Amino acid sequence: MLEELKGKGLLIHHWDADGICSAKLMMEYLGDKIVANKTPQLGNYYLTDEELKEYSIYDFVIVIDMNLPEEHINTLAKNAKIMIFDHHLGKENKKVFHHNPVIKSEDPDDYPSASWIVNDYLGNEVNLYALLGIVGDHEQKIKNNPKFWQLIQDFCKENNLTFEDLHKMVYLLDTNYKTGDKTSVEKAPHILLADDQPDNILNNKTWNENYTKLEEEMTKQLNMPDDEINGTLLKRINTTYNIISAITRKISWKSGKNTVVINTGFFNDRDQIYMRSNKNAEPMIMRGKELGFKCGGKKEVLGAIVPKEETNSFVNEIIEFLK
Ligand SMILES: [Mn+2]
Repeated sequence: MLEELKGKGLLIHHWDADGICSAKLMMEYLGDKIVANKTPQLGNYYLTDEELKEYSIYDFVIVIDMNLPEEHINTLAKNAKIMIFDHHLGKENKKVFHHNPVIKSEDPDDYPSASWIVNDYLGNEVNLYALLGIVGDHEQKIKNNPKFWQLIQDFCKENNLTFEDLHKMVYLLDTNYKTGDKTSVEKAPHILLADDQPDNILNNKTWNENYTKLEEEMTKQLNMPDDEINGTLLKRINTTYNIISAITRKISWKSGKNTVVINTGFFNDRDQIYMRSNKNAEPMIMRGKELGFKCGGKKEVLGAIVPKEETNSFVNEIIEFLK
C-alpha cells in the first residue's frame, strides 16, 4: 500500500510522544514523499475548516494516532488517498485504508500504541521509537502487560538504558504539547530523524527547560484539593497548560479510583473534560458524541471539549455513569 503512494503527502499526527514517534517512523520510511507533517490545533481531536481547506492540496494524507471525525476524513478523501494508522476506539471507516486492529475487535493489550502498529506495519525490528510510543501511552502501567514489559526490559538491557530513561524521554517529548507549542510538536519528528541517539532526546535543552516549568505547574495543580462524589474523584483546574491528561493519570493511578478532571483555562469558550475509569468508557464516549461534543478516547479514557454552559450537566452524567 505505502509503496503505491504517489505525489506529495501530508502526515497528520497526534501531538503526544506516541504521535511524534509514529510520525518519525513513517517519515523515515516514506522519505521526501512526505512534504509536510502537522498536528491539529492542540487539544482538538478534529480539524478546523481552515485546516481542512489547507490540507486539500495533497495527493495523499496519512493520519496517525488520531481518530479524526469520519466526516473530516471523508472531506480529505475527496482530493487525496487516505491512510489511517491508529489504536483509539471508534468506528471503522471502510471508505479509506483504516489500519486499527483495536476497532477490528483485536485485544488492545496486543496493540498498545500507534508507534507499535506503524512499526509492525513497516516491517521494522523493535526499536526505540516503537517502544517510546508504548511507554508514552501507558507509562508505569505497561509493567502489567507481560509481553510488552518483557520486550521493553530486553531492549533496555541491550541498549544500556533503564525504563526510567524511556519514561524521561517520553516526558520530554510531551513537553512540546503541554506547553502549548504546536510548531515544536511538528518539529520534533525532524529532531528525532536527524539523530537516532537516546541522548539527542535526553539532552535537548528546550525540552528540559519545558520539563522544569511543567513540573512546577503539575505540583501546584495536584496540591489543590479534590472532591469525591460517589467514589469518583473530581478535580477542577484552571491552567493554560495542556496537562489535563497528565493530571488525570496521576490522580487516578495513585488513588485507583475513577477520576474526572475539568480544565477551565485552556480554551476561552469551552472546557476540557477528562475521565479515567475502572470500566469501559465507550458508552460515555458515544454519549458525548451524541450530545454533539468533540469527544473521544480509549478503553478506560474519555476526553471531551464541552461548551462551558454544558460542563456541569455532562460531568454529572459521567459521575452517574461511573457510580
Ligand atoms: Mn497513542
